[in-house]
Amino acid sequence: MARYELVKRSVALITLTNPPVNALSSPVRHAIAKSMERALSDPKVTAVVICGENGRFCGGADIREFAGPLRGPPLIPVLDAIEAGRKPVVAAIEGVALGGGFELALVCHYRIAHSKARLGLPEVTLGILPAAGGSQRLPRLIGIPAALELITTGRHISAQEALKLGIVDQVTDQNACEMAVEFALKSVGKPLSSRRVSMLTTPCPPDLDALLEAATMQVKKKARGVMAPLACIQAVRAAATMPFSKGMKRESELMTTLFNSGQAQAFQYCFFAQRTAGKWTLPSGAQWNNSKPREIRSAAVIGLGTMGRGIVVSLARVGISVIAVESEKKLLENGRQMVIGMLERDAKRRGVSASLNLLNFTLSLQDLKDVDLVIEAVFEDMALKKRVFQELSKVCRPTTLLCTNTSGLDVDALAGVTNRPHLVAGMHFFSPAHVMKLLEVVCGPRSSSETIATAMSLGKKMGKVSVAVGNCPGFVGNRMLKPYLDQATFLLEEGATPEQIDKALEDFGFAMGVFRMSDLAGLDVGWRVRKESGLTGPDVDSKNPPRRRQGHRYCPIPDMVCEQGRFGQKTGRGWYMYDKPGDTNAKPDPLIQNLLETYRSRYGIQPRNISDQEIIERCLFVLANEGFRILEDGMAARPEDIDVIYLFGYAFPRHRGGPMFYVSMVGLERVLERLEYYHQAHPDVPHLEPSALLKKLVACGSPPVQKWREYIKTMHSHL
Ligand code: T1G
Ligand code: NAD
Repeated sequence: MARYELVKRSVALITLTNPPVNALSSPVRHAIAKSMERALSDPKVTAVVICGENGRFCGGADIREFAGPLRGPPLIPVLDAIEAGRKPVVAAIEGVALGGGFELALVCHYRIAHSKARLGLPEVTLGILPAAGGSQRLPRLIGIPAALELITTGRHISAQEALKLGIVDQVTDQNACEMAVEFALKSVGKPLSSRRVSMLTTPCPPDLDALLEAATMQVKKKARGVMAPLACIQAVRAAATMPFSKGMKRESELMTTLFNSGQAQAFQYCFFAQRTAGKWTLPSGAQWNNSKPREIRSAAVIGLGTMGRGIVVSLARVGISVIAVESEKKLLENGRQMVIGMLERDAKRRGVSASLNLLNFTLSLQDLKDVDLVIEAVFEDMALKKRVFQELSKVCRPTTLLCTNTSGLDVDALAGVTNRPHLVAGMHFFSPAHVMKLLEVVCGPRSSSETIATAMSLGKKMGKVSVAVGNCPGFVGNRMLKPYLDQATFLLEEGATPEQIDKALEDFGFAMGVFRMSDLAGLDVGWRVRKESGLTGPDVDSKNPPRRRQGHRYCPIPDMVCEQGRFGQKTGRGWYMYDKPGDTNAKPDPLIQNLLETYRSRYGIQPRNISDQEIIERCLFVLANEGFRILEDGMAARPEDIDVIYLFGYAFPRHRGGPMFYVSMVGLERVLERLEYYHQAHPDVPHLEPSALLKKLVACGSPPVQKWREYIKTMHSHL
């Protein structure tokens, strides 16, 4: 767990050996403590260097250990002994020094970093705070404002920034370990007291209260209801106002509160869920670790609308050459300007040069003969998409992968019109495609393992979180969204207002409630889909009983809003009103209030007071209920995949862990009981009927979410 060697006759080199990230597990802590004791007591040793194997210093505490009781030596005394020792200790930082790894570096007397190393205190992203002295030492080393920013955001910084901030003493392009040994030899005999960060006085700005107050406002605005950043601010305040030992006590109290809050569990679940999601399997037995992706050097994107542009940018910025195709000259020119602008802004932000030389624009599919992969992003129209796929089938070489960005159409039907159904898959990006991190990779029944491996790995290369899903209407994310949106509009019928529903969801943790979000996305998109699927329109409305479609309850209010030309922010009117089109400041609109009142009285609905609890239960339990059905149907492999889709594609609040984790925390028994209750009250809403899997899990004693897979395994998988 740590290798001990004597180098240059007098330097003890301690190498952490706990792959893949040298996390500070119990055996590693034990090994560090023992190695330090040996180094400090050996008279031959004049200095110590600590480094990590495989070019990675240390990724921090072992997060897997958080779930159980503490075993082995606690970290703080191990670190304190390093700092207090009478021999100089140098940290040789390569790869990463994160969390406890950074804290380990902070107790060393000197820090040498490789130029490619990244440092940070990401604990806040795990719902906790730097709890091995980081919240007390970093402000002492670099001052309150800089420490506050790093600790409350969890941002990773480069070695160069760390040097500028005074965190590291030297940055090198060479072997950091060898440099550290040389540095250690030179530091022998020099006084150490000024190098012990805990002994420094925190430079305290005169406007401390105002600074902390501003930081508090900022984090409250950014992450509603999240406790960790607020606790981080309190810990930094302690560093500014208390002696080190008292500050450490405060750090520990705050950590205990966070650890027991439930939020930390949710954040840590998200960390592992994200890493689990990449591990796909298909019914054939092919999976992430036995299927080889193809290398994609060139791609084509068809359609330069909202989605196509973002997809082109996502491909080009990771070095893939792209041919972009439009249907008309003017649209092509417009698309070209937009893509170039987006790519230039993106490059400027990242401080690199825009890869415009990788772009080509054309009106002809004939130019796609030699590309490795195509992503189709034309209108959501099956007949049009089929024509495009038939044409691609003729033009592209037989090995080219053909992917579609459809939001929910049958990927297999598209595969069926090609001469290579095994090379067809869905690559469902989210809007805006160059910003949103989620990619649903839709596995058709005929998609080959190589096709899925390639789409998944291409997504990763583009910086996306890729999740493999089955081929069903709406796939996973959009399929679950429908019953959730339905509940929100049913609640409007029954007496709620858009602002009330939004507020309940925002208090739950969403950055935007469902109506505010719909106004941002545009209401016309869903309206067009409803018209095309026969749910609304002049013919349909007259042939169906009011508020019923296909035998079920249907709320026509969203259609009525669209009929008035209210398409959301872009038209300055939607569920809310805005000062002008494009404005983002949503204000309650008396006209909507009027529309709701007239509607209710037309259908004899007596409005009732609806509690926030009912809003949350109806919207979110129904969302998870559809998630259970998706698991039953084998359209998602595990609950973690669904949660990752909601975290990265639909901004589900991270401190709630995702819809499936959230209901597991509420308690499956309670969720089942509430769904039964609501279904009884609304028997014409089938989505409220508890799913078979939910019932089965409750019958089996409500196992934790990580165990659900065992109960799903017996069911049919489409993945
Ligand atoms: N503990 C346990 N497992 C970890 C881990 C950790 N700290 N970091 C990574 N892993 C696993 C991960 O689950 C995956 O496992 C494998 O390593 C590779 O990770 C006392 C309380 C270091 C930047 O928050 O940010 O210190 O899937 O796929 O893309 O105050 O991992 O292979 O089974 O992400 O190269 C603070 C978390 C802890 C850092 C590498 N530390 N890690 O990224 O690989 S709290 C962190 C990362 C703490 C102190 C506190 C990244 C990475 P598997 P990966 P990567
Ligand atoms: P859009 O209307 O903004 O753009 C579609 C583009 O395709 C238009 O510019 C059109 O000129 C072009 N086009 C049409 N036929 C073409 C052809 N034969 N050859 C070349 N170009 C052609 O649509 P969008 O919002 O970008 O959606 C594209 C696809 O992505 C749809 O399948 C949609 O369901 C899906 N999608 C959309 C979103 C979203 O939020 N907008 C999210 C995920 C997926």
